Amino acid sequence: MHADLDYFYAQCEENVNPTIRGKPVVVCVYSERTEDSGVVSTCNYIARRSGVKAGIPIVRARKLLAGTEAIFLRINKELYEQVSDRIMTILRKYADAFERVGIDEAYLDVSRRANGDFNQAVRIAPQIKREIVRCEHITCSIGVGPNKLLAKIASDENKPDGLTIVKPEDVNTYLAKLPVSRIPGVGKKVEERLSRLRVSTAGELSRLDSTVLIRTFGKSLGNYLYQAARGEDDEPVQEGEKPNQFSRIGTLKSNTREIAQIIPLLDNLANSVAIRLVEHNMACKSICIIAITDSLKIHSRSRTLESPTFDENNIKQSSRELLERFLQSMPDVVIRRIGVKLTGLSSRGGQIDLSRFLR
Ligand code: TTP
Ligand code: CA
Repeated sequence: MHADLDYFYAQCEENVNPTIRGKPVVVCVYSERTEDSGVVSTCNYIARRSGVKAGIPIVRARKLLAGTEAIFLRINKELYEQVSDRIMTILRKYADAFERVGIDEAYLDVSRRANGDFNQAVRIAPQIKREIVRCEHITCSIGVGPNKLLAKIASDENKPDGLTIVKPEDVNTYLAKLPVSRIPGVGKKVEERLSRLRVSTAGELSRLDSTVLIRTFGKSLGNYLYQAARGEDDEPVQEGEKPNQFSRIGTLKSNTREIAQIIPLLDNLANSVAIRLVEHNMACKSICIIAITDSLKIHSRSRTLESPTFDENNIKQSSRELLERFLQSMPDVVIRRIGVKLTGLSSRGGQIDLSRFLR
């Protein structure tokens, strides 16, 4: 399966402020040079109907949405990362093997738990969609297929809130009419060159000789297109490279040096990095806090532990102590943002995950 969260950043914003639902919502990356300079990060589907899309200048989006009640918001990556982390934890539960791809996409191998039966696999997808809506009020689109490539192509088929299934026996019919632009990695340029070869669908692409494809696109892209046209892909679903740190940073409601006002956020961040540690079945040797002051200076303080830990409370407690000592050593500093970083990561191997077991 491939799961892709719908208009993700904008959907998070709709949840934070439900009164903007039903209006065009545009999430912007302001460059801060002039008031409206910058680009659109993403937008909801209502804004898309007016031609707004990721990457266009904010000024252009304003023109396209003139006369509407459009809402323009500044990107808030911290919020989206938190929502994403929680959704990934839900998704992971449904998979034998899980692979997160960026902030709003993941692959799930469900072959084993579906007993290798495609019909059983297909029943899992609606359960996942329901749980994500129930817990996080976020819709997603899921594609189910015999491999990662087909699942990804399928998840894009009926957005938003889509569920598309491509059974092994239907692959050829499905690909016959599929526009080449729907193949991941086929952008405007490749599409144009293919159209010069009179190819506009995957079906037509599959009739091209591999030598022609390699001559036109080079070995790597040529071979990929040859296989993609046939729906072939044998990449396993797998966790990415083992990370070498987990960090999370947050902005305080107002700048302060009052420890009581900082601790709730700090605890939250410590919890969030500890969860990631447990999810990756890892432990950390060092805990670090990062403090960004009201004048945007960055400070950090760290502590190396006697033995690696994956204990939430230990991580929380150490972060608090580091903060306390930092504030004592810096009597004039006022904090704007605070972060927790875990380093010195190691795998816990076959060790029993006691904290989880007990929960
Ligand atoms: P996408 O999955 O491409 O887009 P989306 O989730 O907004 O919309 P949908 O999947 O329903 O088509 O990207 C995921 C997030 O990544 C998106 O919410 C915002 C961000 N993003 C950018 O910041 N810039 C970009 O150019 C793109 C494409 C995405
Ligand atoms: Ca998405």
